[in-house]
Amino acid sequence: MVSLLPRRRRRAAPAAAVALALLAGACGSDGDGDGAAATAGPAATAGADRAASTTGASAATTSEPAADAGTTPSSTEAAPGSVAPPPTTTARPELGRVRAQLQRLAEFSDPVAVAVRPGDERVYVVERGGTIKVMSPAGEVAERPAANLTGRTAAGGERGLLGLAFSPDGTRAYVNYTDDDGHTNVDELAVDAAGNLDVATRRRLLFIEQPYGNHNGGHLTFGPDGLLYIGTGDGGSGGDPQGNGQKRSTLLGKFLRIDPAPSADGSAPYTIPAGNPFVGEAGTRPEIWSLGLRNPWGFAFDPANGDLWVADVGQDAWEEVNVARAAGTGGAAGRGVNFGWNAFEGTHPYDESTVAPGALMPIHEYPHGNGELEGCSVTGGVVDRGSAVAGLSGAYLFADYCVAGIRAIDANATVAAADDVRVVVADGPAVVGFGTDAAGEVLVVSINGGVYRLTQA
Ligand SMILES: [Ca+2]
Ligand SMILES: [Ca+2]
Repeated sequence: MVSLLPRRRRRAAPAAAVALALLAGACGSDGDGDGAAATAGPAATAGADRAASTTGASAATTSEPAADAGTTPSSTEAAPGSVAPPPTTTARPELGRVRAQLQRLAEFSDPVAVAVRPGDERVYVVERGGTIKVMSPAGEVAERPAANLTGRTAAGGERGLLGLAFSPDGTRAYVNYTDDDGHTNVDELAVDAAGNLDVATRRRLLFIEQPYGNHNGGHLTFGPDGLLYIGTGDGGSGGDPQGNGQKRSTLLGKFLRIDPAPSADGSAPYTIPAGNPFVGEAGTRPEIWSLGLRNPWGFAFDPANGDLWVADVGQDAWEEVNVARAAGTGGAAGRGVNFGWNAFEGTHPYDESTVAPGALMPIHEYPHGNGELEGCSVTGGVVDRGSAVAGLSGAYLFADYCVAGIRAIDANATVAAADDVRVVVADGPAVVGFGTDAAGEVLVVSINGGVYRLTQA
């Protein structure tokens, strides 16, 4: 009979200590984060656009068709000498036979993300405080950080060094962090032959003024088209009071797509790809790739087919996982897609004064609560295309910050209801990030300090 009892409710340990540390504002209880957050002042909306436009908008008139490989998703391959890419099978997972566990590789200080550099077998670990450390596949951490940006960020809660991505040739790194004033910066750093990031070469690409302390997004990645995708939150507070998610004149609440190369006429630090969906539209930022996001926390392209997966943290009731399919888009997954916020929270109407025409509904949503399929703040993951765990290849993995465990759904599903979710690791630490190593196997990051590999149990 025991097996028929409801499964024990598990909370990520030690949730009490950390639950408010990182995602206080990302969780539904936005009031928590907003008090402190409001120091930046809500009056910065217009300023955000102006400030950003000083670095980017002038690029609107430039284009570089050659760089816009949106219709040729496989055009950018890793640099010569790089490790082999993950196998591109699209086989369906067999979630019923998955037996997985988290293998701890090493400990860090407030790690929030991991990245790999093409041609390098090591894993780069982002510490929120501003350091980037390098770990061997076996979990040995180099004593010397690959970069130290602690002087550029005042970290805490949803602020700090939040994201790292490497150019497809491995020679440049892109970091996303909030500065001492809480504003978002995306900078480029050169990478030397030893794989260290040269802070002296720092070049600012984007500056986005943040009206509130929370919902800073912070992740970024190169897509299969070789272009840089940046996730931004709606700016913060709760409920998107500025309507940024649906507002096309702001970079907040969006996916952005840029070519980090300076614009052809030298007037802007990056280039607007010609294939961006809103290029040339009045009142619309040309950097926008997708809109309607609240706080995208973890997004990834499926290496097998280019699908864009994104978890968007909910407000008070629903957490959501979305997938923008590449099929039928010429490889341009997410192009012009409206993810719905703040007209919708999950599939549920939220602000009925707002419309989000044609909004893409999540493939999966779950309610706030303490059950094993509930939570408070979704952490987006990756589609497993590795081979470390039998039956798992072809599954999308995700987690929730407040409820322990790693969850999986079939990446081929059209809609995933609660019955379609398999908890593949039932206990563990508070998960804030996922990634894949150079061999394509899944990594898991806990704000508690651990970076783990998902392995066969
Ligand atoms: Ca913010
Ligand atoms: Ca949504």
